[in-house]
Amino acid sequence: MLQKLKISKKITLTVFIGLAGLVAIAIIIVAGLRNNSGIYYPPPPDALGPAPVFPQQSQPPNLSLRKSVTALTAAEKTAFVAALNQLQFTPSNGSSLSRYEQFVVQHILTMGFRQSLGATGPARGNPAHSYPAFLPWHRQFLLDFEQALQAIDPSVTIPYWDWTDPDALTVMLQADFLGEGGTGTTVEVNGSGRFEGGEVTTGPCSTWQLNPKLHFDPLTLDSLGTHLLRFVGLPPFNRYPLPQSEIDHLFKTDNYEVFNALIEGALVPTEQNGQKDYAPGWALHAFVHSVIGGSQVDWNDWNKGIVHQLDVLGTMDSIPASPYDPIFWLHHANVDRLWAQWQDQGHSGPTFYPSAGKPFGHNLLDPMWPWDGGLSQPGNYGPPNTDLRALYSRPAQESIVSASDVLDFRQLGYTYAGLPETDFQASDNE
Ligand SMILES: [Cu+2]
Repeated sequence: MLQKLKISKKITLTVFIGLAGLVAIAIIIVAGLRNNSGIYYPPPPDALGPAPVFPQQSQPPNLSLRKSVTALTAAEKTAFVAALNQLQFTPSNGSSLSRYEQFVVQHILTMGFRQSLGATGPARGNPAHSYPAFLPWHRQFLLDFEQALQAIDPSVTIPYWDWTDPDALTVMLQADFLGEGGTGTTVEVNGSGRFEGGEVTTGPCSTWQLNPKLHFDPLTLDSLGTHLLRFVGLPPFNRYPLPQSEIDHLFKTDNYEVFNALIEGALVPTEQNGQKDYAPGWALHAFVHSVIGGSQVDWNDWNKGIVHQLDVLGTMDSIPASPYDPIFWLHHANVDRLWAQWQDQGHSGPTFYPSAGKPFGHNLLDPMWPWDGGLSQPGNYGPPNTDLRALYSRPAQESIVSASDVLDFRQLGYTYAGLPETDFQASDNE
């Protein structure tokens, strides 16, 4: 069994090394062209932003409070899991997918905004990733998901996973909460030994039959099967908790686009000849996806500081399909919390968001798909011989949402434990 696994790994590895070469060439071409091709690239990591301002505010009453996962009571954990299960076991109107899966397919289809795939309308670039709207898009996505949970149980809010909290990982990965790490598959990690991962056999998702068309590897478009997969802490994604210094670094910028790019973590800051720039990387949000999902990378390149992903292992490592793992919501609540905290530190309001000049969907007042009243449509992205667009049912109540609508999270009805309730001022988190 192990031998078989190894041989097939070898074959896939060879194929992937070829693919990785192509990806590397593509990255070099993109990097070379980026200045005159119109492709979005954030301003350099040391770009200045407007000076912080600290308007005096007080928060509206009766906000939902999103708490740290380590602060949840047993009853709160049970209620969260029960609401997740109910979303997964309720069919969605007019589709063969569950209500939970509508969120998964919506996330997958953000990858379909390429004209080569047949996308139509003004939206340019991925409406949710790699561009300035990464943060507001996921804020609205989480809000919709939380409201769906609250329609089932009004007491439920999405907990957040503070990546610097040493206990958070253990608390989430409990059999009676979000399920343990995966089992049943052994993976050779070059130079670091063998590690186990695979199907999650405890927790709510162990009873979920995932739709194999929504659960796929974005590198090959092959299905990842019908079970939630986790490969927790496989090197090089075995650094946990993240050091506070990495978080503190984020808060040094006053520039929204730099903050957005750094927290998404697909680019990491570099410096060449005293010039600050970026390189393709794997930090913060992107890194933490792989702490749960595991990922096979090219180690020679990794040691040189270059990221080449050779194989997607678990559900959280497939960025399109990752909302299938409930940890996704806790992970993204933390992304949103850190943005909220940065906003509270003098970066609130429309001054701290690009007003114009970005690809459509990424300027302050541009509606963000799918909250655009049908203005733009994704192309056909997903596994071969499948059109996921046919499975996606747009919400009956069409709301138009742009980044400007979600900048003030308190006006959306929620806040995070630990954020101030009134009298915001320059904090000591400098
Ligand atoms: Cu996402």
